[in-house]
Amino acid sequence: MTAHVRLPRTLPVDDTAHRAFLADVVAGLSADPKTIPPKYFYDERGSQLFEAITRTPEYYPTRTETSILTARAAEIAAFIPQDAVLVEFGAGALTKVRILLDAAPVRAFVPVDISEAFLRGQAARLSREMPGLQVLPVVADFTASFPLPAEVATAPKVGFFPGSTIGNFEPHEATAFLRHAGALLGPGARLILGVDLVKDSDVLVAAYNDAAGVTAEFNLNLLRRINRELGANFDLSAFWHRAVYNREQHRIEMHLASKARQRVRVDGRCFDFRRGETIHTENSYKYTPDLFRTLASGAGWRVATTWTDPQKWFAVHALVRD
Ligand code: AVJ
Repeated sequence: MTAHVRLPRTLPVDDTAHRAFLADVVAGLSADPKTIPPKYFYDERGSQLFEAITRTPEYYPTRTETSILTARAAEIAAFIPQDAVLVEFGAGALTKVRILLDAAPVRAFVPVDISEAFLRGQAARLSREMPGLQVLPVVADFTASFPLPAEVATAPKVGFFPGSTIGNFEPHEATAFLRHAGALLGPGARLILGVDLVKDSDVLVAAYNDAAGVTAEFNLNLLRRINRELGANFDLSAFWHRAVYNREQHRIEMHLASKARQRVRVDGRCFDFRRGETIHTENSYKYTPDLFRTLASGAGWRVATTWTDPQKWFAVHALVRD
């Protein structure tokens, strides 16, 4: 007689990250309306697709922010005190911070990122390029609290949070992040933040619905990742990418809309979709300078300077703690 062996249904369940992903997807698909947090876009393919989005003609934020940092590098450097330690939240490929590091002589650079292998590789590459710079990478989820390296305890600190990543937070989460950054960076801290501006909705919608379909691929890749990592059976051709501008809440919303009534299985659980029902996969809040000042002051920061591009499509804000 054959022994009855229970095989695991999916990947190893002792992996903390995997369990958190599964729990978030199950909770999100059980909610009404359905939702999945945008942080799960960034598996390897998702990160590559995001890089491809930044090269589409419609996605203006990356190139606009880079142009502001380049044009204003000297002024931004003047905002960074001598001997300061620069701390970047969600450091990624370290592309934008190089503009600041080239212009400002800092004592040390602390890139903070959750993706350990990528962070260590990028930090090593930067150290080789700038041998005089002390690079102290920290592997952490910057939305939670984490300690800074002991070496930088007494130095004045300047935070750097580019890319309008703050726009992916709900306003109350953005406030919590700014408070937490203030506590982490300590007395006299400063913060340089990139924030996408409210603008014509056609420009906004096009940036999240590029003609080549790269953003659609990026959005749908979330379902591909769930299939692969969580043993789900999403049919990618049965969902549409949708990007809409919600004017009242000044945010772009990305959704995956079901083309038909269907049932999907995730880790043995069933989820039913009505025709046209969506999974809300991302909010990207846009802030006028006034809205942003109000957000910052609610979290203990004062906006000292704001730099924008000639079209006023993107803002780089320099904040000081009150
Ligand atoms: C750069 C992560 C903030 O909201 O613009 C780009 C990500 N999503 N296209 C943004 C994104 C769809 C993005 N962040």
